[in-house]
Amino acid sequence: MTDLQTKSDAPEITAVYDAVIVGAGFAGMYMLHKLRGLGFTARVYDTAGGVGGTWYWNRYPGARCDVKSVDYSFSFDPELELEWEWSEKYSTQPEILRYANYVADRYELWPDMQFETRIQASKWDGSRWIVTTDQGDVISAQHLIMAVGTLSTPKLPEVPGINTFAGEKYQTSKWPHEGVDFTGKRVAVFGTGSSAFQSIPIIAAQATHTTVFQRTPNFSMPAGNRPLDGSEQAIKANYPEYRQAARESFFGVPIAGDRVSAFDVSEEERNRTFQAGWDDGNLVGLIGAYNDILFDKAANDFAADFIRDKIRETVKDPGVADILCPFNHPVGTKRPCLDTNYYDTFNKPNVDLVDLRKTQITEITPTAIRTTDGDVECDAIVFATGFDAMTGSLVSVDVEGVGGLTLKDDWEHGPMTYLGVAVAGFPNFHTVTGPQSPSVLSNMMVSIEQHVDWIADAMTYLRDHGLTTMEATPEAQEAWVVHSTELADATLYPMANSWYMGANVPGKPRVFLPYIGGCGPYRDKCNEVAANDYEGFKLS
Ligand code: NA7
Repeated sequence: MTDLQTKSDAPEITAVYDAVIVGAGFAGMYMLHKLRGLGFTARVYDTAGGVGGTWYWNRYPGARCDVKSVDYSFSFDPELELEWEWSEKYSTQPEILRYANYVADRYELWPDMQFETRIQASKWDGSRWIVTTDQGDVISAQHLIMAVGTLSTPKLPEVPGINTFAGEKYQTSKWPHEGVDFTGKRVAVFGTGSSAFQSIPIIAAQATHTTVFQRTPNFSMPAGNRPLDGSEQAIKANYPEYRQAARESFFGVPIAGDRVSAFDVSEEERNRTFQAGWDDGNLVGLIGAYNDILFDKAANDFAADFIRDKIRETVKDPGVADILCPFNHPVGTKRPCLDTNYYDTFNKPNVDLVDLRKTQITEITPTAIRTTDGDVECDAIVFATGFDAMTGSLVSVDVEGVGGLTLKDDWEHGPMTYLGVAVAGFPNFHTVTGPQSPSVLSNMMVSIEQHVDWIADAMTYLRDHGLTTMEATPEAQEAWVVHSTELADATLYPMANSWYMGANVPGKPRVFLPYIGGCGPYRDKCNEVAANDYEGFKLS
């Protein structure tokens, strides 16, 4: 921190930094480490009581990453990546949180992080950001870096009477730190996304009775989780090349071989390939198997039918299997899931599935979920109902840019960014894995590292050239938004009512939020902008 500064027409400044970083997840931690190493002053703020972001909050039973642990880990320090040992193919939430704390310890990040502190507002005063917190801090910062995560503003369902329920209520995204024991309880679960797919088998193993309320069936594949084996050790032995391949890949995870059209192979070969992807247990095993699965509905149907057949093979009651089979969205256009015994759970006699397409919930009473088919009495409700994705946490801070324009108003009809990392009218405002960047369509660790490095390089460039401010031009931003939208429109993604499209939040504009151009090409574009003296930015 430099000397405290005050301005006669502004609130009293309590601290001055080169950068305020919002969020102490992996993005915020690496951003702090990177900036400190370059000689910048920075401070991280987070509402949580510790580091980890998503992994701090989402402590529900079965919570686990569905990107392999050797991929979902930092690559910026060769010593760190070799000294840390993951224990399983897919890491559990507690293990990832231990890793986050290990990183904070190892790089001595704690003194520059402030917890249980909410950034409430941030106003551009013409040359710097004036950032205020709910703890009374008023900070002057040259740069405001939003490392707020993409799935961090929880979304509860709008059901009448939700607050009248007298039993236990839980949200997967705000799970009690001490855990929950459902033994002897009748449990209702809302939602069938990743959090539900992971938690339901474990909840159902404890509870007396479990009722799942399904609005939309989703595609899932078995995770095939296991202790780490020789294949991962081989990756670690070859980490530099592997990490580089991840950076250049489409999803931030290397996929071997050249991909052809699903129509270029025989049905037998296609099914062998899908079976291999299924057996390998990874998110891109099917959607990444052929180059047209995400672009051509007929190609996608091959993969969708393959999964639907698996569901019908597993679930003994054909009526229940039918309800569990996705029918109106192509595979991959809603975030697919990886599970452990999800479909098999519906063979248990004490597990029920309510199809909300046929049965409506009318209200929640103090003791039951009331539906058009009667009351479902329960002792506990678990809401696994998702998030106001990608934009929710950014607009929840009252960000005011040039001329009093707020981010919320600016994005009223959907987010507009340049490269998913900057916004016209908001100088020195940086969004790590923001909308219109690969973010949620990629291995987040790869995208986080790329954005952090890029932002740090840009700040260094400004400093080295005696400049203080960078702001995306409206023209560059518009071209990026058009390009991003055109790419999305060429895919099957807009066919789904997904959170990728903002469709899970009433009133949210229907636009495709992430960038579907692939991690590697996106990285090249960002590097090109930097190499051309930050083309598309006004520097001053
Ligand atoms: P998701 O994937 O957004 O899933 C939320 C689920 O909750 C989804 O199935 C929703 O159905 C369902 N939902 C939402 N509102 C309701 C109501 N009112 N009634 C019943 N069901 C409802 O969130 P997750 O936490 O599971 O996963 C988030 C990400 O974490 C995941 O994508 C991975 O990136 C990891 P819908 O499909 O909207 O009809």
